Amino acid sequence: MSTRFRPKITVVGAGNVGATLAHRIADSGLGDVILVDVVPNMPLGKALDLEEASPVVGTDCRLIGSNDYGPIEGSDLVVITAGLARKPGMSRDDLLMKNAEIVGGVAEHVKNRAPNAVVIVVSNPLDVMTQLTESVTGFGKKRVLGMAGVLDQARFALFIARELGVSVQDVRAMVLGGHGDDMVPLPRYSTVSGIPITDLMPKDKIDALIKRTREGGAEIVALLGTGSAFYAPAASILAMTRAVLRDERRILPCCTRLEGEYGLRGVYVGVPVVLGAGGVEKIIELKLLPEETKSLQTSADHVRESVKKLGI
Ligand code: TXD
Repeated sequence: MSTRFRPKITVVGAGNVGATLAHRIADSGLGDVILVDVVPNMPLGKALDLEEASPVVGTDCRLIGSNDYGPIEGSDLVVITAGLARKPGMSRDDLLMKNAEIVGGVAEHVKNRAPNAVVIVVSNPLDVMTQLTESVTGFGKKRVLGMAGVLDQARFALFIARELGVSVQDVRAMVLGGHGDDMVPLPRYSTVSGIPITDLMPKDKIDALIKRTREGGAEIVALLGTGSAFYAPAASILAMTRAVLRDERRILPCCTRLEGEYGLRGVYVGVPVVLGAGGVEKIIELKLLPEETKSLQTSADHVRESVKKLGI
């Protein structure tokens, strides 16, 4: 971490997720933001517009937009949102080849310019892009992680809260696995003020909420008609960013490389971790039922297949 007063946060990709994240970071006063995108001048315009809000909002955070990587030098944290987003009818895997080219190129710049940064990958297909970023940067598994589980469990938590008519503040949901339709929501570990939802709802209700959570991304894609979700994703990245920059050591589901945990090795999938200043400080291993383990393995197999297609 630098000795600057405010942390330096780079957000690559100034599209829906990147710009919304920059907005949230600026409003929360968490740090200075470097917003990078390939579209000529666009990130400069968005950064300036956001910075012009700062006298009204009352934060002194700096926002710098750029089409090149010079200004990211020495960043404490880098978030990669560059790439294509899904259109209706597309799966996250349809984005594989194109986004691998984009994210691989971005990771190369991050390696050269921000060698001490913790990197949070957001671009889809998420688990594969995270593995690619680790392989290109060589930063190691602690410092390269992906955002998906925080969003997936936020969706699950919202649906649980609405179904039970209780505050979202009291709901803690748990979702493991890859960020795909085979993600693994875990009702036994999803609680309302400490009470497992399995004690509060019948199985068919829980199954319906799990289905909606799995299809949560597609639900938004279909409604928006163009592009995919960005408000809840940006909020989720902000929570992870804060956990790292403030060394909160929060337990959050993150996409990380497993090395024997959950019976899996050498594959990136979402599991609960302790997230602090060093990135992934520790992996939390939950006791799973055989069918839950099987679902996690299926999810990991899917990630492995895509990784194989990329040859990394
Ligand atoms: O849970 C999750 N992980 C996700 C992932 C939740 C939401 C979105 N998710 C994925 O993030 C989505 O499937 C996409 O792959 C990324 C970014 O989604 P976003 O909605 O922000 O897409 P946009 O609005 O199209 O923005 C992408 C920007 C756009 O401005 C491009 O010009 C830019 O990325 N882009 C680049 N920036 C820098 N460098 C390169 N090479 C580049 N190529 C495109």
